[in-house]
Amino acid sequence: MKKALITGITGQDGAYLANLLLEKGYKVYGLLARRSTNTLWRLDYLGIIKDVELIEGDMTDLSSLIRAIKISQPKEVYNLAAQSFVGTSWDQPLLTAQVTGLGVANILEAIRLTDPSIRFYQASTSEMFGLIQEEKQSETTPFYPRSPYGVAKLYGHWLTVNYRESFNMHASSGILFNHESPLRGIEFVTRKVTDGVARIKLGVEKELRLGNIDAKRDWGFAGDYVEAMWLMLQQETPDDYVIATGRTTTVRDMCKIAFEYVGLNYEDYVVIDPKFYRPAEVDVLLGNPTKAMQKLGWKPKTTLEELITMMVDADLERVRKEVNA
Ligand code: NAP
Ligand code: F7E
Repeated sequence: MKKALITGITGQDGAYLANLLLEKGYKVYGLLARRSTNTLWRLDYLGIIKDVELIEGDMTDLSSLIRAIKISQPKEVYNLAAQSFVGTSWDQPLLTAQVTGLGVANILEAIRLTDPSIRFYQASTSEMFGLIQEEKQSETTPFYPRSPYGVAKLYGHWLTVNYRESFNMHASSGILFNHESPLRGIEFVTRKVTDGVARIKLGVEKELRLGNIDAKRDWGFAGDYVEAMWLMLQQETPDDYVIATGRTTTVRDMCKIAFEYVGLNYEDYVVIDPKFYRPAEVDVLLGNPTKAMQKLGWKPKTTLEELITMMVDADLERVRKEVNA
C-alpha cells in the first residue's frame, strides 16, 4: 500500500487531499500541530478522521518532522502546512517566515536525512507574482511578492527547485491560484462573503464589512486543485506547474453572484471598511494553466458560479443549524 504524509492535513487542502488519497487506496498520515482547541472539523466534515493517522509535530521543529517521516515511511510528502493568511503576515512576519518559509527547509532536510527518494510536493502560490509582470501568469513569469507571506513562499519555492537541482530529489512546486470550498477558512474573502450572505438571508446579520472589493482573483475549487498536486508526484520527472482557471473576477462580482443566488442585491448590504485594506495589495491575478493541462492532463471542472453557490448552500445549512441549536 502506498503511503503519504501530509503536513497541513487539518487545513482546507489537507482535508481534500487526504480524502483523494484515501479514495486512491493510500495509507494517509498527517502532521498534527498542537493547539488548545480542536482542529479536526474539516476531516470530520468529510467523514475521514478515523481513516487517517495523525502524528504530532510542528513545521518549526525539525526533530518532529524527522520523527513523522520515520513513523510514516511515506513514498510521497505533501507540504501544505503554512501560516497562509496574507493579512496576518504583516502582523506576524517572523512567524510567517518561520512556518511558511523556513518550515520548507525543515521538511526538505527531514526528507534528505531520512530517505531522499521520497517524492515531495510544495504548496507554492500565485501570491509570489504579487505585482504582476505579465497579464497572464505562467511558470516563466517573473515573481514580485507583495506581502511577507508571498516573500516567505518565494523562499520555499526556490528551495524546492534548489533541492531538486542540488540533490536530484523528486521535488515539485505547484503554483496554485486561489482555490476555495465550503471548507475554506472564514477569514478568506469568498468564505467571509458566503457566510455573510447566509447570515443576512437568515436574519442573523444586517451587513457585511469588506475591504478592497475591486481586487481581482482567479478562483477555482479546492477539490479540483488537490488532484493536480497528486498528478505532479505521479510524473516521472519533478517540475513546477501553475494551477488556475484562466478567468479573473473582482471581489465585487463574486459578491454579486453570492447575494443574487439568495435573491438579494449586494449593494444593499456590503459596507466598505478600510480596516480590511492591506498595506500593499495584489490588485489582480490571472493564471495560465496551459502547461498543467498539456503535461498533467489536468483541468478545472468547477465554474466560479458553481463554487460560490456550493459555498452559500453549505453556509446556509451551517447557519440554520446554529440558529436552531
Ligand atoms: P489552511 O487552510 O490555512 O491550512 C494550513 C494548515 O497548516 C493547517 O492544517 C494548519 O494547522 C497547518 N499549520 C500552520 N502552522 C503550522 C505549524 N507551525 N506546524 C504544522 N502545521 C501548521 O491553508 P489551505 O488553504 O489549505 O492551503 C494549503 C497550502 O497551500 C498552504 O501552504 C497555503 O499557503 C498554500 N496555498 C493556498 C492557496 C489557496 O487558495 N487556498 C493557494 C496557493 C497556495 P492548524 O489547523 O493546526 O492551524
Ligand atoms: O483575499 C480582498 C483582499 O484573503 C482576496 C490565500 O489562500 O490565496 C489566498 O490569499 C482578495 C484580496 O485571499 C476583504 O484584499 C477585500 O485582494 O481571500 P483573500 P488572498 O490574499 O488572495 C493565495 C493564492 C494564497 O496563497 C493565500 O494563502 O480579497 N478583500 N475585502 C478581502 N480579503 C479578506 N480576506 N477579507 C476582506 O474583508
